[in-house]
Amino acid sequence: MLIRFVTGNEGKAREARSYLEGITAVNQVEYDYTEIQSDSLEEIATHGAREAYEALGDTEPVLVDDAGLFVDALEGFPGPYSAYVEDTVGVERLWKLVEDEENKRAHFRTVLAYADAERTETFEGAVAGTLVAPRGEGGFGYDPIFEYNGQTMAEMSTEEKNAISHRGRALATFAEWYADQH
Ligand code: ITT
Ligand code: NA
Repeated sequence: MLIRFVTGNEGKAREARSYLEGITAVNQVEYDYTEIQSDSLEEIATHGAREAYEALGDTEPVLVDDAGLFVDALEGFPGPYSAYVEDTVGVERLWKLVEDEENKRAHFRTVLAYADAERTETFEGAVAGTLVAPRGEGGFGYDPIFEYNGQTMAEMSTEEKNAISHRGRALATFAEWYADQH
């Protein structure tokens, strides 16, 4: 089995490859699908997966992952704008926005959208944690400021992160569904 994971983010592909080892091979494919303007990760991912599947040729199925960090004290910001905010404001300055807030809770959410010739299916995962000053060298994106159970996600190995993360949870639901189809 082979799945094309459509992303420009090597960290996402690494986590999917690690989680799905023994179930399916995962090839990272870069294709700039349209990220529609929407507050719904599900809509963005579904639209992207369908478009990528049609554009890349109807061979192996594709997966698209749309994720976001939702900060309680900022009313869910940056949410669907997380990639833009990482590139502009940056992770350190996002932490600065939250540093003096009493409530430092946040959650990650991701929606994985799968598309093949017959169907588009979505799988969701979320994890709640606490924002902290940056620590750790692993992971990617907002991982250094997201603490779960005393460790930031950047202090975890890929396997440790997958065991508790939003993406790991979405991949678990996907893997169960995928195994049923084969
Ligand atoms: P693709 O769209 O090409 O897949 P992207 O990095 O732009 O890659 P998103 O549009 O889903 O991904 O943006 C999500 C943002 O949240 C982006 O800044 C990521 O770095 C960050 N992010 C996503 N998953 C994360 C994770 O597991 N840990 C830390 N940050 C994460
Ligand atoms: Na993106």
